[in-house]
Amino acid sequence: MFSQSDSRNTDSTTTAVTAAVDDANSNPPPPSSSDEDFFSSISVASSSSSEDNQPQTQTPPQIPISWPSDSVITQSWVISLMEAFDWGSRNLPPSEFPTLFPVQVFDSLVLSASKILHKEPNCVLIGGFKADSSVVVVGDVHGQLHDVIFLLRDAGFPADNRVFVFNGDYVDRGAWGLETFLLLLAWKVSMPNKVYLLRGNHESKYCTSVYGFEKEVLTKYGDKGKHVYRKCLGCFEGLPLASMIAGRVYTAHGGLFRCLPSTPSKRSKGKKTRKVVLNQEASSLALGSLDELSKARRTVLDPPWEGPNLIPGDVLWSDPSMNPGLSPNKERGIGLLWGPDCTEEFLKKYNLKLIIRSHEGPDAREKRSGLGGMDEGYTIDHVVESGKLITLFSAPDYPQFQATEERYKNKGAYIVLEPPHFDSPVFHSFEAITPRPKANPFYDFEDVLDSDEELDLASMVS
Ligand SMILES: [Mn+2]
Repeated sequence: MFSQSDSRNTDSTTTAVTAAVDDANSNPPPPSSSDEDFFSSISVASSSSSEDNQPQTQTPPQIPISWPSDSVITQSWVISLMEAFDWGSRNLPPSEFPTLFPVQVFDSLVLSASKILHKEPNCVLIGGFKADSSVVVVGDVHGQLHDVIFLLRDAGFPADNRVFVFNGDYVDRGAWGLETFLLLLAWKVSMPNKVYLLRGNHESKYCTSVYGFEKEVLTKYGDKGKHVYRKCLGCFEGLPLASMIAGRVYTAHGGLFRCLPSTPSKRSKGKKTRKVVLNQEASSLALGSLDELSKARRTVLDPPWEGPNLIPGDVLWSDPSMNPGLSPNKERGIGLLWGPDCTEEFLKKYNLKLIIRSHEGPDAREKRSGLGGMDEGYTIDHVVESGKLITLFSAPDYPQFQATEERYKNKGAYIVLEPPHFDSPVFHSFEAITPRPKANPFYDFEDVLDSDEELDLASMVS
């Protein structure tokens, strides 16, 4: 019932490379990124030298990017931005980023996007489609700008009849989280009802301080870095948690979530105040409702793992399991594990056909018995009476920086949902843009665990 279409990356205009290659594995990165080193390594990239198959995008774009005088973000502005980010990633050292995208333009874009995002409900309802509409669902992209650009071109840009739902994890690990996030914000601002950006667990203070995004921003914006990082965190807080597509498909970064049991407090006899049970036994865990999801407080820098506001952490951090029932997600230290019975319960209760979640790349899947690997960028985890649970991961050749020679060589994938019911996924797997432009990592990838398990709760107290 599932149709597949492999869209291999054969377009020479999108695979063309610079002189510099991603040699993160063979050569340890220099201790700090120095502009001199960077320029000397790529100095031929923008010249007219024909010694390499230079891509057409090497023509310097008009920089700096300026905010439109009428503040209207058009599709052509976004495409110019995309080309400028692509060019900058190949031709400018990270510290020169403000010459391409000045902090004033950053402020205008993030303010415009934040205003839109903060008004959206926790679970955005996406519908009202035309007869020829389709919906593209995208999983984790983790700062892999060039793969995101390939995906957008391959699927077709957002349009009146092409809606995009991004399932979170735009930043961290990859070297271009800032460009990736800003590009998606620009699409959001240009077409707020055609582009939906959901929150991932990496759109948080804790993850970005460990997995690179904070340092990336500080490196790219220098003395304005702290301001820029703060604004990004504020924007992360506005991102909605989940989406409902055509009333048939639920999407969220991690997935399902618990019901928050409340019991009458003994200290408030007869009053309406209720005391939330803080430490739930696994046996008392039950699935939450969409109504409860709609009431959760998502404007938190880090979703809490204890206390009354547990739904955001569940939605962003949970994983499916092949064992039935709900249980605490001990590997992650936050969120839940849910079984096929829970998938069935949720689908049936809301008359849905699909759950599309993300959150697990090839590194995470390597350690999970009973669940498929992420070689093709997606897995079908639960097949139950009412429908299916799918994991979708859109960062090919992930992670960008790896301490071992052996790479996962995973493809990324996106899903297209088509009318009339939008509930039969068409999978598009794609390979990574190779080689990636040269870049240094913004985190100590040799010391950080491969997947973001074992959350260091102590460092999250804020
Ligand atoms: Mn994740």
